Amino acid sequence: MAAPREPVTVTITGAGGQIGYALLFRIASGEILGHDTPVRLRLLEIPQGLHAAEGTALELLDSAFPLLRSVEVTDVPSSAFDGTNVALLLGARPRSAGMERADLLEANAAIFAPQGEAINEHAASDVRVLVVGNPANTNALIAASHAPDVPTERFTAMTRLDHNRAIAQLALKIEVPVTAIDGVIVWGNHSATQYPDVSHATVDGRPVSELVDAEWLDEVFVPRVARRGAQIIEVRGASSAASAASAAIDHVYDWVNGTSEHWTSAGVTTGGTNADAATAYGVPEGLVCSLPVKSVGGEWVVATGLEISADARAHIDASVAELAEERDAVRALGLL
Ligand code: NAX
Repeated sequence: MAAPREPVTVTITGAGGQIGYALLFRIASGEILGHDTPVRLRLLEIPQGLHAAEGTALELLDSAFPLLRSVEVTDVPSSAFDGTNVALLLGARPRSAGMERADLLEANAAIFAPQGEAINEHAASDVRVLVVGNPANTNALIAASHAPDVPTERFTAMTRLDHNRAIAQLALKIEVPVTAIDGVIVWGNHSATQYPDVSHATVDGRPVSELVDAEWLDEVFVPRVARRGAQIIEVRGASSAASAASAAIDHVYDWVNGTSEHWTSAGVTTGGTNADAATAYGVPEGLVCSLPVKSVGGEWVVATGLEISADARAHIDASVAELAEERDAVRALGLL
């Protein structure tokens, strides 16, 4: 019989929020790390969010999950990240009415810079970080830049929800199961400038371009995927929560367990071991950008050698320019 595995410590910030509520029970049930891996949960909130997180902790206990070893709730980052192996950073400052972009970036830097420092000081040496809280790419960049002792590749931003939305829309249009679709890429920022690219995508091995017309792709598919978050808010009256939790699980599950030959999409730092591959796609160093990635040996590795059409080039350049603007704005505030 195999020896029981060591518990893995997972920290969730913004745990009292709606994504936290959809995510925590799935982590505790073993969906993120595997059904043989015990989990210790650490829930980080701000003081106003502690009650909600504590309530969720009570429900987690009431679920009697066999893999759940402990649940701790705190508003102290150094305790929340102590020995953390996986950090899911959901808590962020949303844009309020009339708030300028610089103010939004500054407010979020005030969250992600100290959290990066706390991860640097207290997390386990194998820590993996997924930033979900928006603006996710730039928040991940800020956190990474405040954690100089953690390899930059360990900080990622979530674009898996955009990737999943793209697959789901294609499956619906072509009338095939989602599992028939392979090779979708989401490039750029997790924002309306993102580019869901199907030029390398196939359906049971056939190019998507043979099965759907270019007009539908340009005029319906791309804007629908890029603006899906706004549509969810309009229809549901609240932003995506369970689908975001599901995408976070997909991201971390693949990161830990590998993706074989199939790439997915993730916001990865374009420095370190991924610098050359990102530059080859025209994405400069020093950003967190969504790229086609495979998970190999527990690391995200950019899939190389994919041709980029002129049309895709223009879309990717626009989204990368937006990422560079966000970085420059944070830099101008002295926060990078
Ligand atoms: P909620 O407002 O329901 O929850 C956020 C929670 O974060 C609150 O409980 C709040 O008290 C807490 N919080 C705020 N600052 C904190 C801090 N410094 N430390 C710890 N906790 C803190 O938001 P929810 O719907 O759960 O969304 C969370 C974030 O995900 C938002 O920023 C949202 O924009 C972002 N999203 C990102 C997506 C992506 O694909 N990358 C998709 C879904 C979602 O929109």
